[in-house]
Amino acid sequence: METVLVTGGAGFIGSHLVERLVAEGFAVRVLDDLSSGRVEHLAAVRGRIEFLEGDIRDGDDVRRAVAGCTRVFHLAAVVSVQKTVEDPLGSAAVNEMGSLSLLEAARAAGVRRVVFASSSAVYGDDPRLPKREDHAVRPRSPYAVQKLAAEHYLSVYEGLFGLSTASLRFFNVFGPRQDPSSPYSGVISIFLTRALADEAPLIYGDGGQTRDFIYVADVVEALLRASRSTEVGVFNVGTGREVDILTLWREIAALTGCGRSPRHLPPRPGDIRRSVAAIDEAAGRLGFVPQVPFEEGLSRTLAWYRRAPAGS
Ligand code: NAD
Ligand code: UD2
Repeated sequence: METVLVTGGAGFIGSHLVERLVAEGFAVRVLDDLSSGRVEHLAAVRGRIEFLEGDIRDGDDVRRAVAGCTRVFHLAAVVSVQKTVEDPLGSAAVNEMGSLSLLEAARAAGVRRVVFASSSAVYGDDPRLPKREDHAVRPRSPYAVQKLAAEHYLSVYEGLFGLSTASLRFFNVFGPRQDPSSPYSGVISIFLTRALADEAPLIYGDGGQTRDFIYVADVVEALLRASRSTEVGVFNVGTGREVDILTLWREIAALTGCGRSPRHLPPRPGDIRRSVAAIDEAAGRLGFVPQVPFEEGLSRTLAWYRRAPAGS
């Protein structure tokens, strides 16, 4: 049985990946410090995985975690853009140095392939659409700089040491287990929670801003395909479909029967107006084509929030 490591495996995306890997017959090890993840997210696979509570900043934890692994999925990160603005040094220690320490351990342990969870944040406010991997990057937050730095480290390790790597630039991921509790949580988790509580949504600006929302099961499929492939470099992971925030609320209102009208607040500083991925690189080189239509993803996510309100 092949052993694979998932850093950040107790998180929103990581826990879905772990479930899928277990179903595919891998021996799965998780390294997570539970700073934003929860062991309960792994309840369905408890007893069938190896869970290491540890920190990617800690060399010993990381070496223990990669020992004997053929592939690594690196998802552990400080994921809140706001937190990286408030604490650029502390977040860089995790997102940048933690990633480097993982690569060092992976190289030393003879890991075959590392797949990294990067972000569409690296594109920043470049107005060209759809966003393509060969567009110039314009990071506008410490978070985006840290993700970009980690991407570069992956490619340097490829060039210098022959460690096979891929960075996946996730667009806006949504699905069960996404934590809606902060104002900076994913908008879908916030809107679904408010609709179920019969509360009006808060919309920053006119609601005409757009995002490319991708369902978590599709992101897991992209991660798996990237780990099996030998293609190197960066790949967008999105759907290629642009949805504006007002339309998103209308869909959620129709699904939940919530009759509240949105309350508009001033736009968020730094908010990007439009975002949508070009997805032909991932399709052509990884064979990844998203399968879950947006409406279907919303219904599945709503069903989960109905059962487990407030992200529990
Ligand atoms: P999440 O917060 O649920 O998962 C992150 C996990 O990393 C958590 O379980 C947390 O406890 C763990 N972690 C954090 N710091 C750690 C450390 N020092 N050592 C060990 N574990 C640590 O977030 P998520 O949405 O599942 O994000 C997963 C990855 O995908 C992240 O790298 C994130 O930047 C990236 N990403 C997510 C989105 C999205 O829309 N959710 C978009 C782009 C990129
Ligand atoms: C996403 C990522 C962020 C970073 C960024 C890079 C998430 C949760 N965040 O931020 O980590 O990668 O992309 O660009 O994936 N909105 C409302 N009302 C609300 C909440 C949000 O109107 O209650 C708006 C918000 O102003 C924005 C849009 O909805 O225009 C999406 O917001 P988001 O926080 O879900 O995601 P985003 O793209 O700002």
